[in-house]
Amino acid sequence: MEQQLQGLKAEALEKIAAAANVKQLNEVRVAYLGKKGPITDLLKGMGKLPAEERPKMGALVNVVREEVTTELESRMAILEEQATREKLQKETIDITLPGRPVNVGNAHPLTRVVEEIEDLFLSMGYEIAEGPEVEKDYYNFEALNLPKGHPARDMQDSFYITDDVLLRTHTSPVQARTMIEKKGQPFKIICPGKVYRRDSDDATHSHQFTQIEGLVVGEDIRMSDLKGTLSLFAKKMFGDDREIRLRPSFFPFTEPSVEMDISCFKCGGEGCNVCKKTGWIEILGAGMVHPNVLEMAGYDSKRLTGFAFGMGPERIAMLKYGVEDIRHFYTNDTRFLQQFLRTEL
Ligand code: 2NM
Repeated sequence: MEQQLQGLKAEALEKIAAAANVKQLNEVRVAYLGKKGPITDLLKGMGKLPAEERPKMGALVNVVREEVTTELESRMAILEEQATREKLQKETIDITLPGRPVNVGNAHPLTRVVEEIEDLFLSMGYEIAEGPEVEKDYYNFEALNLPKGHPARDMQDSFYITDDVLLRTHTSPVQARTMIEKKGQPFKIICPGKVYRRDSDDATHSHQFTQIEGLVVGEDIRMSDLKGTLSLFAKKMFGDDREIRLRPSFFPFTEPSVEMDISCFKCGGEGCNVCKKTGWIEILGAGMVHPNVLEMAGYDSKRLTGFAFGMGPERIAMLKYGVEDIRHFYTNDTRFLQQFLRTEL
């Protein structure tokens, strides 16, 4: 039995030394030291030995078991350390690799134009006013001196939601609302926002587009204030040497009404393809606020007067950046949008 025990020991130590990894070593442990292993079997078989031999034999088995266990544990420590080292090696991150490029967006060209205009008017003490895009017929038409039956109110030209609710056709209802809010006090505002008209989309028309309108109401506000303000606007947006020209026009909400042209920023007035050989480019509409509009909003039109103007950021952007089709602003092709990287700000 003692010989058998020494044989087992030699065999176990050999397998422990040969185990290449933690898994293999665990198999060796189960095979030799487990409940069903040969060493346990030997201990169980002690009952068959003569009583006087049992203590010596028991002690011997225990010594062998201790030796095998010790050897196994030291081999296990080596294999575990080796496994950890291999794992660390495999998971090493190369911190010297350059980062992957990230796509960076930029402001939409219309946003850029609107923000430039906002900044200019904010610097002159204007407030920015906003209002609903789903608007009451009253604010969109009635309060702006467009009574029922006016041709601009044709159902065919607007998106109606009910008989008296529609998608606003201009940002002027924001100005009507602001006048009512200000309760007869003077103010200066600009109103940027989206507007809607029932048009067929083509290179120069869109059923949804943007507007910026301005409104100044106060004592002694005159046509010369309008001219000075819009002349400054023309120079800031299109260059210091721009001249402006006013032509008579008609809007229901202003009297008198004008269209404003700027001298061509490309040819300086000589005549070219941008100004269609006229030397002038139409930029916006404007006028002195109609007394009916002021009175309806609760202003005393004998004491306070005002000027107003309206323009389309799409048209401004198309002229400024040479965009030939309005639909480029809405189709979100990044090859178009990325051309408007803003370097200032
Ligand atoms: C334009 C042209 C002229 C305008 C007038 C008003 C208000 F509310 F004061 F009556 N808002 N906007 C106006 C005047 C708009 O756009 C071409």
